[in-house]
Amino acid sequence: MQVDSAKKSAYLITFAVSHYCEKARWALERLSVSFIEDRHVPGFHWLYIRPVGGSVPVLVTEAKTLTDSTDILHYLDAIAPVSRRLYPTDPSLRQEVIHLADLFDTQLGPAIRCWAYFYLFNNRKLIQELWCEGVPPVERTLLPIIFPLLRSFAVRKLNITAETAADSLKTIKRISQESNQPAC
Ligand SMILES: N[C@@H](CCC(=O)N[C@@H](CS)C(=O)NCC(=O)O)C(=O)O
Repeated sequence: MQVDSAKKSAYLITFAVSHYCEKARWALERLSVSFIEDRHVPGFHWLYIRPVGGSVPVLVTEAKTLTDSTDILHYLDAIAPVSRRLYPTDPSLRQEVIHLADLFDTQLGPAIRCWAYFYLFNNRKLIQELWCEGVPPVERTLLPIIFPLLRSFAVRKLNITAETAADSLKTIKRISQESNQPAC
């Protein structure tokens, strides 16, 4: 069974704080695939993933290397026993799950990230603690030195302003309300 090869050797490169990384972690844990997590402070991850891609999570197994969280879920789903699949087999339920996952990936997650970072970036001690959870000691030591640079890079890259944070909060509320509507 292919899932056994993933079990032997799965290696997940992540950030401590990331909805995409949490999604991959969740899938591996839900399927009881044992894996080694290699966490990095944002910025340092480039040293580890550069040969294969530009973002985390990256999952490396004996069979393949995957550089996108949705691809990771589909791969794990395909090798899981039918009784433990991540996605429903019923086509319309499956479509609904794929739609929700996409909505959360592309809208809800980025909105939460923008809104949370807008406030967290003012609390340097807290964000450094969050980013450092489980990372190599050298990155923990260097983060306070490079933090101002990383923060301004992230603010520009993710377009974090008071206005985008306020818009993000509206997106979070809208999606939460829509997702709570009963399906008809
Ligand atoms: N579509 C990708 C997006 C992953 C992504 O954007 N990851 C962020 C972390 S939340 C990242 O690696 N950002 C750093 C960078 O792009 O250099 C996925 O689902 O895996």
